[in-house]
Order: sequence, then C-alpha cells, then structure tokens
Amino acid sequence: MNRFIPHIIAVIVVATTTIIISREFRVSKIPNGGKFQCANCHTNPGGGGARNNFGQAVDIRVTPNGGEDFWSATLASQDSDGDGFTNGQELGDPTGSWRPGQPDPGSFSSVSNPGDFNSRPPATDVAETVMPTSYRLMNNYPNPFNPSTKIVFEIPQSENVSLRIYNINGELVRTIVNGNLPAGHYEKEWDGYNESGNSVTSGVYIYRLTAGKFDRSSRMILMK
Ligand SMILES: [Ca+2]
Repeated sequence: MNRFIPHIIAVIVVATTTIIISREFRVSKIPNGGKFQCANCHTNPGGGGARNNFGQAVDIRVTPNGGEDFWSATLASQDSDGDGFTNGQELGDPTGSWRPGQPDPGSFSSVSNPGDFNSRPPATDVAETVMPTSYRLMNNYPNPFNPSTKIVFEIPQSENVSLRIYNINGELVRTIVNGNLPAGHYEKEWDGYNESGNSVTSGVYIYRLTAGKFDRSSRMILMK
C-alpha cells in the first residue's frame, strides 16, 4: 500500500500548484485585483467554488496556457453584478485600457467588487472619473427597505431634474430633487418621510425621475 503514497502526494502537489497559479494569474490580470483577490470572480468570498458573472466573463477570456490578456473595453463596459456600475468603474479602469504590469489604475480606496451587488464604488469618485453618456434610472437599494433607500440615476448633461416619490394612488408623497443638476452620477436617499415630516406606512411607492425629455418611473416597497 505504501508504494502508492508518493503518487498520491505528487497528485496533490500538482493540483494545488495548478490552483494557486491559475488564481494568481487571474488576479494579476484584473485592475486592482489584489484588493479582493479571488472574491472578485467567485461567489465564495474566500475564493474557489462557483464563479459569479464577472468570474464567468473572466474565465472565458483566460486561455489554458495563460498567454493572453483578457481585460478589455468590453469586459470593462459590462455590469456583471447589476448594481449600476460597470466592471471598469468598480475596478478603477472605466475604459478597460489597463494592462498587467502597469501601475494600478484609479484610486485604491474606491475599488469595489464587480461580482458583489452590495459592493459599490463611492458615487463621488465615480462621478469624478466617469461622465455618464446616457440617462439612466437604476433600481433603488435596498428594496424592500426600512427605513430608508437610495435611488441612483445618471444624467449626461446639465438638466432640470425632478425626482419625486408617489404613493400607489399617484399622490405626491415627497420631492427629493427639483432643480438644475450638472451632468453626473447621483445617489439620493429617501428616508421614508413625506413632505409634512411624517413617517409613511408600509406599502408600494413609485419614484419618478424626469430630466429634460427623459421620464421614467419604478416601484419600490417599504416594509416595516
Ligand atoms: Ca457592477
């Protein structure tokens, strides 16, 4: 039986080495990847296991011999975790121009995890580095919420903007924004209070953003 032990050890060593090399290879090919290591690509925060959307996109671009750069404008422009920030915005390289060996792009403190919906770059940093190219109203978060939620939107140019909350009967509950805003990325909080300063009851509410000709509404749920 003992004669099998060296073979078993050899298999374990080779397998472990392969895993470590593949991990280091992928992390080194992601801008600022060192901050989150394997958690950038895997659903398990410690690495390994199933891949998140970002990890799947990364994996497609990694060749078996490791000789190809996968980070690209295409991958940078995708929003793998659906939080309203592109992978490039989250990793500090919005255009996908960074290449391995170059200094880390962006601000290290702003780097977030493109595979985690709850990990987002600070809005102020994103607004400074990336100017939106279109009008967007993102899903509020959290949702359902209690007691407050954030509503995220982008405008590509200076515009008269209104952001208002309505109840399910279409009655105005609260005006969050009403005025001219410069182009940028915005996160506005609604604290669950109406214009009279009273806390509103649980239920479905509608937030409506108008900016120039852009007019979009979405629903959210206050659950106390
Ligand atoms: Ca994202």
